[in-house]
Formats: sequence, structure tokens, C-alpha cells
Amino acid sequence: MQDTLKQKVLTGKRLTGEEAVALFRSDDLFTLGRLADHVAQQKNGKYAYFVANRHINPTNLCINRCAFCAFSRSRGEEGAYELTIEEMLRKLEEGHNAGGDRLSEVHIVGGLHPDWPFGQYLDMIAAIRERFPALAIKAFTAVEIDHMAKISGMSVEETLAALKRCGLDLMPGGGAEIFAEEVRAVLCPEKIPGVRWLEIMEAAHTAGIKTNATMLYGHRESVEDRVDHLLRLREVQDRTGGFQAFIPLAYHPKNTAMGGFYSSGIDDLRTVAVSRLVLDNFDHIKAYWIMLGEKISQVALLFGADDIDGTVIEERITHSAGAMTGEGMTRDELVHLLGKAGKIPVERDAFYRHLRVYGAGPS
Ligand code: V47
Ligand code: SF4
Repeated sequence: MQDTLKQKVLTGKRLTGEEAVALFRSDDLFTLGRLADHVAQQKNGKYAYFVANRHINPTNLCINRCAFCAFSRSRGEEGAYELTIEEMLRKLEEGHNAGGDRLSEVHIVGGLHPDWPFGQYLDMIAAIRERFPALAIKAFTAVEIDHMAKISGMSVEETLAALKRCGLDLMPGGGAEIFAEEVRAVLCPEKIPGVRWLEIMEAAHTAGIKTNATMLYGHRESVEDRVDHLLRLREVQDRTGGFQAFIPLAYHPKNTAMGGFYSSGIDDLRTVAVSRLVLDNFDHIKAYWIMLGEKISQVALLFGADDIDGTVIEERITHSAGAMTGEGMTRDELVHLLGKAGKIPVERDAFYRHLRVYGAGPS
């Protein structure tokens, strides 16, 4: 790796697109990792975060049917489901009291249901807020928000404001996939374009709703497409500061129309590291253990990541596509994993406030 590039990172200078491409192409994974770890430690010290959360996917019925998605179904198809609000509350009740520990966040993402009216989504959020007043509700991707705006006939701003009034706190980062139009046309021709995704996220930030951002990688995108994606996120973040974390999502090919291969561990680590270096205005890079696997996500903590998500409990999207991980981890398992990476495990809330700092692991 060029010394000038290393110096640039070490002196905190912003990387250009060409430099980011060079980093993705570099075969010096260890130097890349060290540089990314340096930046991660400048931002978060030795802390590594997890959250006591539960994922709920209210329905897998979806009118988009993206080619990379093994989770979605059309009406009448085997395996199609839709949860009632009561069923969602019951799932939360179970998760909330498991092991006597409270959840601090619920993560809700689903398909674009063919008939649910906007009121269904408002009622869902309001019912959760009423039953669990202190639980942070992180719900609906920009793709779902766009769908709700369409079915309600309201603007994105009004849609977001209505959800916020019912109790929505944050939004997850899904649906971004890869912004490059030619690739998006193959992956998810029915999905909103990347520019619309970015516009909705910006509207959420303006409305005071923090969000995450993701990038689906390891399918048919080029290195240039990845860099384009990261730079577009960085540009919005410069304006709004509303993204909390960036999460690179490793493509899982099983049971998908698109097929292909699982990402390699080397590419996973490289993608985490380059993301950490390019997204200089993001505080957190999440190595989502459900997709990366417990062990690669642990190693990713030495390659620029500072968060591995949380207890999760039940996960359908990645598991439909052949995830090799379990569906949930306990607090103790998460603390063990983070500590054994030489980090200081921190249980955080949905806004990265520290709830409990554990003893440092062996370094
Ligand atoms: O939007 C779908 C992706 C996303 C596949 O914000 C796939 O904290 C890999 O966004 N292989 C949903 N990925 C998950 C998501 C997420 C997860 C954890 C935390 C957060 C957060 C967000 O999953 C979808 C899509 O990009 N996805 N199918 C697949 N076959
Ligand atoms: Fe529907 Fe989301 Fe799956 Fe695409 S990725 S088919 S929008 S559930």
C-alpha cells in the first residue's frame, strides 16, 4: 500500500473515490485492517457495542420480489405469512422478559404488503409504544416509507411525522442495496431507485429521526459501485449527520432467484475496513453477526467495526437465504465474543448511550 495513502489516513484526511478503489484493490489486508482499527479507536476507543434487541418481520408478503431476496412471498405461495399486531406484541413480550432482562430496542422490517393500509403500520407502532413505553422502536426501511407514502397519498414528510407521533424512534438502514442503477436494475427492478432511498433518509434526518445505512455487497457489483455507494452516503451524512451506523450486508445466495456465491471472509473484512476509512463522518460501523457469522464479525472488530448488533432472537431475512449463524445470542455470549476480541464490551441502547460497560477482555 502506498505510503501517501497511509499518511492520509493517519493524519485524518478525507479519501477520494480513486483512493477508496485502490484500497478495495489492495492485497495488503493487514495494513488495511490496522489503518481501519486506528480510525475506529480514535472514534470509539476500545469500546465494542451490542444491544439487547429483538427483530420482528411483520410479513413476508411483498410486491417487489427482489431477485436477491429469499424471504419474500406472493399471496397464496407456500410459506407466506402475516403477523397480527397481537402476535407481534406476544413476540415482544417473550423477548422482553427472557432471562429477566429487558430489551432496549425492537427492529421491525418487512415486505411491502399488497393490501395493508397505512393505518395498519400506525396501529402497529402505537400498540408497541403503548405496551412498552420505554422500548426504542426502530422500524421500516426507506423502501417501506416510500410504499406507505404511496398507499396513504401523503408526502414522505407527512408519512414520517405520522409514524413519529405514534412512537417511531429510529429507522434501520435496509433497502439501500447498491445504488448503481445498472446493478439495481438486475437486483431489484421494482425497488425505489437509490436517489429516492437517499432522499427519504434525508427527510427522516430532517424530521429528527436517526437512521442507519447499509450496502448489500458480494453479488454482481464492481468495486467502483461499492465506492460510489459509500461516497453518496458520505455526502448525505455531511449535510444531515443523521446516520448512526453503517452496516455492510454480505449477500447470501441460497434460495434466491439470482443465485451466486457467499462472500469470502477476506472480502467481508476488507469491506468493513474500507467502509470505516471512507465513511469518516459515521461514528459507527456495524459487523452484523447474523450475516458475517460470529467469528468473522468478531475479527471485524479488529478491522474497523465497533458494533456487532445484538441479541436479535429471531431472524428470517438472512436465514431464508442460507445464513449459517444461529438466530440469537445471549448477553453473556455477546460479551464473551467482544471481550475475546480484546475490546471493552458495552451494552448500548438504540442511540449508542452506554447502559453497561463490562470488564476489558484480554488484549
Ligand atoms: O434490505 C435481503 C438485505 C436487508 C438478502 O439498520 C439480504 O440496524 C443478504 O437492513 N442476502 C434487511 N442480505 C436487513 C437490514 C438490517 C439488518 C440488521 C441491522 C440493520 C440496522 C439493518 O437485508 C434488506 C436487504 O438489503 N437482504 N436479502 C440476502 N439474500
Ligand atoms: Fe421485498 Fe425487501 Fe425482499 Fe425486496 S428485499 S423482495 S423489498 S422484502
